[in-house]
Amino acid sequence: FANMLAKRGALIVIEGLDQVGKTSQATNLVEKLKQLGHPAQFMGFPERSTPVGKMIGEYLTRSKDLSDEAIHLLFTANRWELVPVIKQHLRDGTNLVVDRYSFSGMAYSVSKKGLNMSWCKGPEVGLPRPDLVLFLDIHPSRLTEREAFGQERYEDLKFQEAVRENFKALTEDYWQVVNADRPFSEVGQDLLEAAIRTIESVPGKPVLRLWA
Ligand code: NYM
Repeated sequence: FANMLAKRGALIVIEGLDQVGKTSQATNLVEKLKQLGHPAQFMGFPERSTPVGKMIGEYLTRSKDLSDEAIHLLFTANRWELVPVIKQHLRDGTNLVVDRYSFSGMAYSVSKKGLNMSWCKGPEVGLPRPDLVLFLDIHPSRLTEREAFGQERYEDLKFQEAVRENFKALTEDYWQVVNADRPFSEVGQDLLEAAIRTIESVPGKPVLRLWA
């Protein structure tokens, strides 16, 4: 991405446990950014509409079984198939707000125990590195109270506790941990401020490669 130095969009990722409010916050953030004159676009992983995404969807809703390795690689492939779209948006100066990315890919797979960190990381290496990761943090016991929790694979308390620890082990300098156990608008305001700071800082900076 060496030629992407001029005015470009920022790659902003929102991460966190199931039902913490990532999708609502991401959608809200896109709207707020647009109102302030920053071109913005929502994107989410898994993107279930592609052929790979359909297989992921069937796995998550338990209509299909797959080995832990196979589903891990499908989640990764689902990101790689959208890299051209990501790069085009950033080049066009559109800021992307992405609901989950490789950090979910790592945190969930590694929580299964059978898979280790370095094996899981391999296929993620080289994806566009986010300029900012907003980690919506909450204690998992606060999630089980929420209505939709428990319907798909991975949505149980013990597993979410492991996922939270594995997310934290991935923290890097471009991460910001946001306390998500607060009213929606307060969390949203923190996300907006962090996003704008990042958007203003990216022009002239290349898009880096993740874990490369
Ligand atoms: N998930 C999501 C993974 O295990 N690996 C990944 O790479 C991604 C992007 O999919 N429980 C898991 C986390 C969620 C599930 O995500 C579906 P969502 O955001 O609920 O559609």
